[in-house]
Amino acid sequence: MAVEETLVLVKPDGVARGLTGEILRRIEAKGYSLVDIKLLEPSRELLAAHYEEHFGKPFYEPLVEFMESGPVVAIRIAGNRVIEGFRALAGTTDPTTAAPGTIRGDLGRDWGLKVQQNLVHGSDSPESAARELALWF
Ligand code: IDP
Ligand code: MG
Repeated sequence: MAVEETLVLVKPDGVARGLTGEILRRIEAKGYSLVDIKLLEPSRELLAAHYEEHFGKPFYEPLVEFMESGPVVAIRIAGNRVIEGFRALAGTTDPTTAAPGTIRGDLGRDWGLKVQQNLVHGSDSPESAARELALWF
């Protein structure tokens, strides 16, 4: 057993579309524990720190603008290998091709229409999870 914690964000599209409950339902149905949760409008400083690995990429500025476009729900969850487990629940980055059964595959909109918008963020490694949890909580 490797009990870990990870950061999940319900991005502005997920909150605006009323999908926070459905995303929480999937997290809880999998057996993960909710440790902390809050609704906030992240500052540019927080988003710059959160997305520092993407600074300079073509999608960086539109991504940060999208993340500033409305409230976000930040969730701290715990569970056995939850970092990779939540990434599996979320599905691949582009919802256009994310697998059915995943959050992005079932609920996400085609990136041809809604580039950047893919409903959720999940930390991608133990190092990212520790760093991101310290930023958001
Ligand atoms: P991830 O969220 O699946 O870990 P990352 O590569 O870390 O994906 O990218 C962070 C976020 O940036 C994505 O979730 C998505 O919102 C956005 N993004 C990533 N790649 C692209 C792209 O090629 N075009 C537009 N937005 C992108
Ligand atoms: Mg990522």
